[in-house]
Amino acid sequence: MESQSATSRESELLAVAESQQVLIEPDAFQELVALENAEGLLNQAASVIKGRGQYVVSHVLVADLVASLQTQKKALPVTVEASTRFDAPAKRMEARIRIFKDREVTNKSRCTGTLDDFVAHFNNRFTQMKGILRGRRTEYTFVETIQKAAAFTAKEKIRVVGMVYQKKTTKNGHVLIELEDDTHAMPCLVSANSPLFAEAQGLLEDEVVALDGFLSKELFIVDRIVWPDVPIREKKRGDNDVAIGFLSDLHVGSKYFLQNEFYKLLEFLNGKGTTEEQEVAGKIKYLFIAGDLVDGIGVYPTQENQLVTKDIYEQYRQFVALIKQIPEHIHVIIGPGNHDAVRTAEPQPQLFDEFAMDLLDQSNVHLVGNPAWFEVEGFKVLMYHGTSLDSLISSLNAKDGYNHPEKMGIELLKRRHLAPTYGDKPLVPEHQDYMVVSDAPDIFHFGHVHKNGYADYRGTFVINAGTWQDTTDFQKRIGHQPTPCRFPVYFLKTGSLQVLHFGGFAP
Ligand code: D5M
Ligand code: FE
Ligand code: ZN
Repeated sequence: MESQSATSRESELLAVAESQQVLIEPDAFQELVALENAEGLLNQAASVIKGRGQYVVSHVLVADLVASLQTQKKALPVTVEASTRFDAPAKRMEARIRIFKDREVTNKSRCTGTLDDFVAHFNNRFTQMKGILRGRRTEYTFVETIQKAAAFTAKEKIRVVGMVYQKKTTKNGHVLIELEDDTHAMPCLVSANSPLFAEAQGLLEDEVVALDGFLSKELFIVDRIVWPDVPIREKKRGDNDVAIGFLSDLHVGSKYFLQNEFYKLLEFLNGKGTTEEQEVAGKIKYLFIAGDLVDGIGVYPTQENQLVTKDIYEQYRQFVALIKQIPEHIHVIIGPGNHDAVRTAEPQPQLFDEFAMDLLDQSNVHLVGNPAWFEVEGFKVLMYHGTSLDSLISSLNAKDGYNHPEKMGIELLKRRHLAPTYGDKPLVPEHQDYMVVSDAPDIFHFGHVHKNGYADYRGTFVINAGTWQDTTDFQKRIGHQPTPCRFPVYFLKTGSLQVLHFGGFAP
């Protein structure tokens, strides 16, 4: 019996090696066969050696990976001591922070999910978006409601604003859009050979756009699609030579949380680095964390066996212990994500007191909701976990969306909405739609897809802060390539970015 199961395990491993196109040294193979999580480890080893341009999995590498997993599994809090030689200039500066609690849902959720709530929610979304679109210039005649559009003739070029109720492709390959507002609905057409065709395919259900065109009988023929977008602005520069560090997706409690690498980050923040590193660390005055603080419990089916810490309070206790080791002159702004113990549906309120524990007494720690708006050094920041990215990537059929999350961030800014299509991921129909990007942020920070990405877009610095969780088996299976342990630091005076690497296996 035993030899039979060993044989089937061997052939499974060989199949993995074949699909990864790697070879395994004989003693590495013996070692792998004896392991419980052999396939996961082999996948991990394959991504490491591919990153190095090699193709043989060695015994040494397998031993290293096993040792690293074992140290992660201990999940013991370690104390990082500050370097006595470290004199951070940021310590001598006053923090300049304003948090706009009125623009987030914390303590304000009134929604119970009734039909009235949905009506109020969509009316609010539409009113906010129409307000944004009304400001966009056009040579076409702006028509106040879709109902009023019917009075115009085919010779008159008009602009209408509406919500995309439905988007279909007709049997002749044209794109047919059902556009509606609170007065009426109207079928709008982009023909298959129109130069607008590709753009029209990017329209998402429930998003609000302006369409320029003319009426031909009952049909509105579209000349131009206008997204609300953020206005083009000069990229903002700060007065003080200080920097922001960005984090997201720590996943404390997961067996994949890269604890040792995170300790290295804490040591760096405490001035335990080279002179160059101390110079960077000394400028950091702010640290933003965009959610997935802990791995949580029962977030995905079978998540249980991916946890080292199966108690949610213990997960937060460990998270709090880590945050307490950030030097106190650094102000830390913390929002939740879909793995955190607040409601999973967005918008999410800030972390509950029972999970924030000692952080509540720390004047340098600020809890915010998801999404959240705040200002540091006069920079307007929008921080959002990024849960809607999965459905955005699939609706836009954006194949490189997971590798270039900054492009998806730009799509959200263009739509001025953080979750354009209602209901793909749970949303709460609050009477005020907090997911509207009601202002043009100087910094738009998000996470969730575990891949670092950066872009300057119309004066907004767009950033995905990656993760401190190693690639999970699930992510490997679906072909995600996370970039763990990269720590982006943004210098406000120069508008430049430096990304520090603290290890992690992925290439
Ligand atoms: O999500 C990290 C990324 O991985 C995000 O793009 C979703 C995807 N992901 C990870 N695990 C799963 C499961 N089990 N189902 C669906 N999608 C998944 P995070 O929020 O960190 O879990
Ligand atoms: Fe995450
Ligand atoms: Zn997430």
